[in-house]
Amino acid sequence: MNLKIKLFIALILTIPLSAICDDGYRLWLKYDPISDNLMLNEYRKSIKGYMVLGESPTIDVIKAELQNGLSGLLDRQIPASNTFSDHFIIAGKTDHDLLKNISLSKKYKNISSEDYFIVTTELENKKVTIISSNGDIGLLYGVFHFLKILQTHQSIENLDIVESPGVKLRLLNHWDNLQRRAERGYAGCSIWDWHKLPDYIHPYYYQYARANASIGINGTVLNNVNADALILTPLYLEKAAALADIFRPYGIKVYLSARFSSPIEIGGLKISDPLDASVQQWWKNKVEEIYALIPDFGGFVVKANSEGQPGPQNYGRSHADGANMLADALKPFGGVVMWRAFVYDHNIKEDRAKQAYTEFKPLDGEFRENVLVQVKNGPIDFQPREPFHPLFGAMPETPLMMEFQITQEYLGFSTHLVYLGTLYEEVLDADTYSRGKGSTVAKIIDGSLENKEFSGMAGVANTGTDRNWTGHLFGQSNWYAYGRLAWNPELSAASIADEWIRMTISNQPDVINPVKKMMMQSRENTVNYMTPLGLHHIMGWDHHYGPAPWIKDKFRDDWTSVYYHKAGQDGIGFDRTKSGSDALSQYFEPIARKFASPETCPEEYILWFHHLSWDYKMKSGRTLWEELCHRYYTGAESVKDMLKTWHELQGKIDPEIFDHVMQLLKIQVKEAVWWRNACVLYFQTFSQKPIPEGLEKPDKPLEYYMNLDFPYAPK
Ligand code: BDP
Repeated sequence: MNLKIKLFIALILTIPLSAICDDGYRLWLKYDPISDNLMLNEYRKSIKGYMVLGESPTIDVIKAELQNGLSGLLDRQIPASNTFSDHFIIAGKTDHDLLKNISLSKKYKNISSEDYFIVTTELENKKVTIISSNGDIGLLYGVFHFLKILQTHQSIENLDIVESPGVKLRLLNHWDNLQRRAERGYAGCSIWDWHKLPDYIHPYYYQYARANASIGINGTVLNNVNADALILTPLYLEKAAALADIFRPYGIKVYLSARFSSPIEIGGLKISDPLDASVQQWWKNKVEEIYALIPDFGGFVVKANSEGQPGPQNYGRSHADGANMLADALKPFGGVVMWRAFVYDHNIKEDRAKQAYTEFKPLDGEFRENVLVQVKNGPIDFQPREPFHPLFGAMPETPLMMEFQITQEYLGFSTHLVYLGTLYEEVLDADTYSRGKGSTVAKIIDGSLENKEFSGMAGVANTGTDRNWTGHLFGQSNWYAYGRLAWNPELSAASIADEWIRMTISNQPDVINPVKKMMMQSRENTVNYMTPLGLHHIMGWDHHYGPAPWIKDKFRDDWTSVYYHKAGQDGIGFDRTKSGSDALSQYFEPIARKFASPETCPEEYILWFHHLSWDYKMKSGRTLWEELCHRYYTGAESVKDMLKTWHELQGKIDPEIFDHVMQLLKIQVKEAVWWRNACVLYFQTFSQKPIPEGLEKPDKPLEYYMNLDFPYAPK
């Protein structure tokens, strides 16, 4: 019987109601009854009731969360109470009368309003669990943490947890346009229903806020970095204010992308020169207007003089001039400017990988205190693998923010299962050596290396109106992992995957282990079938769907594929050593030296930094050509393994989740083979060598792949 029919019958006949129809809407906050009876009994013994102290909109959220969470997980009503007895959960701020005299809260009294602690202790001779913080939002975070402990089946016997965020600004960046198209979004439309706002408040705005608060995200940039000036008109500001009102109790501030030429487009000015007094005044007035509507407005993100966006350079001014003008307008209200360093220009004949550093490094020290420079993780553009951006460590006077992409623009959209926790971890753990060994990207981002007041991380969101928010269920894990790493950049990708699987799919070891293994391997698989050995930017033109290493002769060289792989009869790869573009000189020693020689350069970056002959001997003993084929084939095979692993989960997990992921994995298998065949056949036209013995030959000629056309691929 066909799987779908079987599923349908299972759904209507055999499976208990609680187990059906997991469409993913509830994300990792399901609060279904604890499946493990031992744990369930332990929790039922230890949680007899709960008490929430204080009053505020956030306290209301906390009450609802505890009510739903405890009753759902323990599968019985857990009473809320104004008094407490043995085995109670008490959530309240440290300055509450009940808590302020206990020695424990004294121990933690210096914690900030987002920090929290959870302890098992005695209060008035009763055994209780106290969740506490100096602030409402920290308390909310603590409550989510406590519920996570139950969701992941950990003991609550002796809790002694103190948490504080590693990074101050933990933001999502929505590349969402006002007509509701999400640029590089693959999960339906933008979740912001701009047309119906501010009057119609969709329930999923609350779910969005809850989900973000549960992982510590404290800001959201509502609109695309390719900004429409209209967002700053009263019509749209009122809509943004309505969202800010919803998000406030969850500790989430609203930020906006500002188009640099707004004074012209919506202000009636002739110029947007940052040194012009009328332009400066226009921004001051605009900022005042925004704060009148959104008193806790976070600030602006700006993409300027990048990919055709207007900016200060249109007037011969620097990025610092532009950022500082906005920073001055925001300063009296406590707002910040996040100025993006994603700049490159095809009219400049310098390796694109070098351009951001060349432009920004000299500006170090010239930015106002409330400016952060937002840097993508790598020097090109969110490729499946890039070395870390050389700006990290190179601007000690400036707080540098990390920009990660959660949406999978270059990693198979929302069709491919690619867990990005390992990508984020790889970048954060990278050692820049800017202040000697141990100067990791994580320490630069969290401000600890240079002692910065501001620190930040931005993740380009993968959310949309799809019922499960992210298109692919596993896209949720990337949203989750991003938030967890923004909270604590030192966390391991594996431990985050573990938490997410337990809360989203199952707490059973025979599910957790294979799924975790699959997730941890998934990004490397994708690198192998798309861009192994440091290859990059060889995807489809414009929409970026599928392989297209043959892209050339376009109006911009730096948007073609041949610009990056430089394949010829003599070999393949971009020489970024001294004999080539010398991009390596932008890195600190000993990285620069290590990467400068193909012998010591890690093979995962070898073609990023070196142009090597097809016969170059790799560590495996294979020639470069053989190794390239080997990687492409291993990558495609590994997706078949994922499919097998998933298949074995049938019956152990929710049938709807099973079917959803199964279907997508089948597409991923097809597309991985497509990438493999197209790339190997194309590069073979230069290497002129056979595909190594034992590897199946592509069943179609190169022309077939080159002629594929996808006019309506999402982009
Ligand atoms: C590229 C995207 C483009 C974005 C740009 C950016 O293709 O849609 O506008 O980055 O980050 O990855 O500004």
